[in-house]
Amino acid sequence: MADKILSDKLRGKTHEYRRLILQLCNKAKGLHIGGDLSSAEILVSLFQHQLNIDPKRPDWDGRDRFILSKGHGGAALYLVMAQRGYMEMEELFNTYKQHETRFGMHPCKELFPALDSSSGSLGHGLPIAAGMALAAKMDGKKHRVYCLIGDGEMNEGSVWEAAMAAAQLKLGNLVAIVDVNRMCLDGFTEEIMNVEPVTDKWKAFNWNLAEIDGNDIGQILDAFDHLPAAGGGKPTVIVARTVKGKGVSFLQNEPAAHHTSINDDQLKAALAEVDAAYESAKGGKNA
Ligand SMILES: Cc1ncc(C[n+]2csc(CCOP(=O)(O)OP(=O)(O)O)c2C)c(N)n1
Repeated sequence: MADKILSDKLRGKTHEYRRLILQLCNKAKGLHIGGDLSSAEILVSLFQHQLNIDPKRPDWDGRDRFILSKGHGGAALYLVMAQRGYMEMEELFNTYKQHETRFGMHPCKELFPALDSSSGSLGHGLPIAAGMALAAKMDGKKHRVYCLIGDGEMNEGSVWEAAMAAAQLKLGNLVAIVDVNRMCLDGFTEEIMNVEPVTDKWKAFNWNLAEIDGNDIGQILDAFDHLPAAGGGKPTVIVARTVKGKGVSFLQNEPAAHHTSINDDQLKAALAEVDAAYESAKGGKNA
């Protein structure tokens, strides 16, 4: 069972994240809000807890690596990095998607070296992560390499080449997390390119597997706690079942919410909804 103080802290940080990503979506006149909301709990749990990282030393060699393979969620990654102290939240809000910014729609390591990799062209994150994991293993290093991919991204053949190689090379230090929000760019994966049965596919590629509700902090923490030793053996995949647009009813399971802007009235309604859900989960304001 996950520690209650830690879970409560992460729930609070996730609530803060949801408010901020909605505000950024409004200010920037659009971002990939659907997937940024589905992966909220995963990203916050990684950056606030699981990753062994030091924002003051982003190039520290012993750090865990993280690659956002679903790179269209760059705003989400930048946001959790700002929450963790890699840069000022104000800079992100003032410059995101602006001319000559460090923070464009897709993560760019050349502009922001604290990233472990650039991303945006789907299908490349897991191959890069597998290479990093292999290098760490060959050098006898202890860190892990984490990679977040989308379920729509599983359409890319390079994901499966990397999956096959990682099992063959026994990359026990590699952790893939799949954000299975059942949707891709323009609709449901089931109708466009069916990726199910997701768990059977990864098992067939000989990976350790955990299947969780990816919007449940407790289940995410349990999956992290049960990761096998990084030293050897199979790579691990966490199949995280989530809801695209999670927490905002007019964005949830809505194909148009893959990338959209939200106006001031919609922002107000969305913030009221996420605030109410958070207060109710805590047991009411005066509890
Ligand atoms: C190689 C490549 N092809 C197409 C795209 C355009 N594209 C951006 S997001 C997306 C859908 C991704 O779906 P999923 O991985 O499920 O992301 P999520 O629903 O979590 O946002 C596509 C096809 C791309 N970025 N890269």
